[in-house]
Amino acid sequence: MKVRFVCSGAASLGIALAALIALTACGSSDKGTSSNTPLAGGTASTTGSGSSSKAAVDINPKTGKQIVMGFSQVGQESGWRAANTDSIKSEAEKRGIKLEFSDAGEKEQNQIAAIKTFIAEGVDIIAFSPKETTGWLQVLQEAKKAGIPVIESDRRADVPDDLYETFIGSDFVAEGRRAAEWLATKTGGKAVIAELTGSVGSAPANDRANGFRDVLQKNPNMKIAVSLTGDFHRTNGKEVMEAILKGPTGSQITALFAHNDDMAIGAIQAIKEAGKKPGKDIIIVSIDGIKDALQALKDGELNYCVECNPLLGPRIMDAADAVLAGKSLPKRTVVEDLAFDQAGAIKALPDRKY
Ligand code: GZL
Repeated sequence: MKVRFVCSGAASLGIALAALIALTACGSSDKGTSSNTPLAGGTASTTGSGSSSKAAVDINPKTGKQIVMGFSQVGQESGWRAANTDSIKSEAEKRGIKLEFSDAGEKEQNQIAAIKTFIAEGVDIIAFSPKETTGWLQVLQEAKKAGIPVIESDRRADVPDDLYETFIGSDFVAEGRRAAEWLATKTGGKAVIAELTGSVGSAPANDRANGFRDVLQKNPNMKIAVSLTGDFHRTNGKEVMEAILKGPTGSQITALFAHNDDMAIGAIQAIKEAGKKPGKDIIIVSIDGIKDALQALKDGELNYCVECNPLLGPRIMDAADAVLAGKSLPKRTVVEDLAFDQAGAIKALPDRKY
């Protein structure tokens, strides 16, 4: 069964709750805040500008000049995103690639505007993390017409293969399957599940849900009682879980599947405030692997976490060098993801960088 999330509020939880969830869960807070110069509603910054302090300068062999990359980032919605942004910026700086970085404040139209700006500026290469899978055809056709290669990072865009060089990121369907397989083992294949889904229309939300449901099809006693979006935000995760616990299925919930750690951590707070024990009364599995989640695992408030590796900077810059050197790349490079239980989290925490 394939799903695509259309933000429907929470009809099943009644009008009052639907209004609450519709307000909190479907809106996306505009996080276009940054000290950088605004760029078409988002924010922009330049790093790796080849300043004298940098020995390395990465040269485009076609022009003999420093490589200029335009990068459009989704926003600042989660701990995962912060680690992803840091990896991209620090790797560009290290390589001596001039990075025109745009933070879209979680608005796809800001990403499209930023890519148009990159095209007008004549950057050497464009990379981006598409907030949603659709809406990219026209702007990527413009990039192709301008002869500017494009790299898809983290999330995929549903466009023809000739409009991008390569996709670099995780296999979200596998992540969803892994979460469900662990939950099936942990619960003996019997659970009443609440699902906090990621941003509506995004590849991770769609694919994680599909992977999770693939496994549930083989476990008839594992039922999703309620599925609502928390838009990958911690605050939404708390508010939506509060509404779920107060709703008609709240007292039956024995497990929570959160599409990212930030929503899981918000939900843990809501579960505690409802007088229940997260990790015991409600078994919780989430995805990302940020430090706060490993801490929750150590504290016994989260039970399992499937990692989604955010450290894509080196691979993106390798791909940029290869593309500009005229090398062909595989259409899809899937990065390896780990997974953590409590023992694994205790071991990993001291050295966890993000
Ligand atoms: C996954 C990434 C998702 C993370 C969230 O690659 O796109 O977006 O799981 C983030 O934490 O907001």
